[in-house]
Amino acid sequence: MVRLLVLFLSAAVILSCSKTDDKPDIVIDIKVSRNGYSPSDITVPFGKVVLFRITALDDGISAGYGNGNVGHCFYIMLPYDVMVENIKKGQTKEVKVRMIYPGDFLFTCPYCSGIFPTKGDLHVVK
Ligand SMILES: [Cu+2]
Repeated sequence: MVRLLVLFLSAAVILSCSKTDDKPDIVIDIKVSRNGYSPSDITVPFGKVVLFRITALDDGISAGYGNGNVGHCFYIMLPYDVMVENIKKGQTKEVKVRMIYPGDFLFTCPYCSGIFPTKGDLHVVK
């Protein structure tokens, strides 16, 4: 009974989380600055593990505004809900995501997308 519960809980965790430590099938390099993301239109195959490597070319809105939300983010919106925060100027951060939801999704920088065009489209195709 306990074993069944553990199995069920692990399945629920796997199903609800697209972040993974598995070996990536594809690597996508993205640059982000006040001019937006480059590339800002990305197509990846459904079911594969994608390593996103995001490099910030500037500190976005926060330069000169204290040390709070420094740098840019890479946030893939729901249902992925994957967030990479505080990518500072010159820094590269990465995240591995298994593309478990097919369709069209948005990625954005919650820090500065109200001011700069830091938005992009992610297409997960079957
Ligand atoms: Cu930003």
